[in-house]
Amino acid sequence: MAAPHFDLRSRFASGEPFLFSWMSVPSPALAAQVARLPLDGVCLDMQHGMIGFPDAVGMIAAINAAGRPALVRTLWNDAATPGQCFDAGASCVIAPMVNTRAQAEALVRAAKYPPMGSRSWGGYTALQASGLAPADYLREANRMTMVFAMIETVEALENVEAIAATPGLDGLFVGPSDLSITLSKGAAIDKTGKDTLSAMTKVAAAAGKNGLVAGAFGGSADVIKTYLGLGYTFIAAAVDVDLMQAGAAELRKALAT
Ligand code: 3PY
Ligand code: MG
Repeated sequence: MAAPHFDLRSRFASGEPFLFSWMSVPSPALAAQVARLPLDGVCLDMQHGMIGFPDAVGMIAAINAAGRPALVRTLWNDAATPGQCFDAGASCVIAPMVNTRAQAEALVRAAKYPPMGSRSWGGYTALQASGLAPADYLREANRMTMVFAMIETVEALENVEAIAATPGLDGLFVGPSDLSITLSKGAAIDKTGKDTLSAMTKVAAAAGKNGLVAGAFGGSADVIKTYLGLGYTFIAAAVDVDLMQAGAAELRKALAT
């Protein structure tokens, strides 16, 4: 039987929030456990986590085997990594620091097969997991894989309408820490500050106008609820190491009473 095919696009079309875990630790064994948490998917952080591509390969396989879609936040907006991650079985790629329309177009070129982009052929794992014949995979791949541009600087905010209108782009993903740092000229990280939320309202509107999914990094219940209230439906809910720390703190608290 073919491995599960994660139809994220239809899932997003339902409008139901998609809340996912975020991993920084390079471990397929841990990825298999995290994939079984009561969340909708697992994102591997290759930018600030300790996860390199050889680690990601085993982690993506473990996540998919556990019945969840694998997402990857890449190290940078480079031309090679999106295709490489999709070849390994990832369903979604999120590229950091996409600040201009030209950078968004480069991201789509890296992530999509022609005519939308120039992804190179060779999806060994993805092809086998899809259970499709090569010609069918080629036809379906641009629909089956999704690509998000991170909006996390003042420059990106100024260009957000043009970025959102990039043909082939599937979603915008706000990095609220970097966004608030650049909005405050380095003075603060404020994920729910007035300026951050007003910027995020503008990003959500640009996404909505162009039929894109609006996503953001949440990280805690209060932040997630705030972003849901702004219309965001694709939210990183919790980081692996934070979940462990919170579990231990909860245990300590329970033992103290
Ligand atoms: C940010 O908030 O800047 C992010 O990139 C989320 O990890
Ligand atoms: Mg960031």
